[in-house]
Amino acid sequence: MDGFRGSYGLTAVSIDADEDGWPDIFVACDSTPSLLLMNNRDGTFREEALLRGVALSADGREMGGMGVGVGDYNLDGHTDLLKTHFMNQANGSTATTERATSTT
Ligand SMILES: [Ca+2]
Ligand SMILES: [Ca+2]
Repeated sequence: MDGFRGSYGLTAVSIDADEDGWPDIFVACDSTPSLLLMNNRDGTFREEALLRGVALSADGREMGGMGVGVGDYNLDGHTDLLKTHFMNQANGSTATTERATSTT
């Protein structure tokens, strides 16, 4: 994946971000935008983290992404991400599938 040189990925998780039944990949990155690799259903992926609102903080800054948890933390039936950050940065939870499906 040559297109991601310069990204500092620390944690990768599988998540069906657009709820199409095909696994996608979220990568928490340190000091660079996080990545969301959407499954093209043909063995390839396309990067859409910025488009789907999960690349940067709410105020548009790169964060020190460290770890990621996946689950339905608010029990609404949609999978969420919880991304932890480097010290002095707030941890972020994102209703990822809700954001991802709203852009399709
Ligand atoms: Ca998917
Ligand atoms: Ca949820």
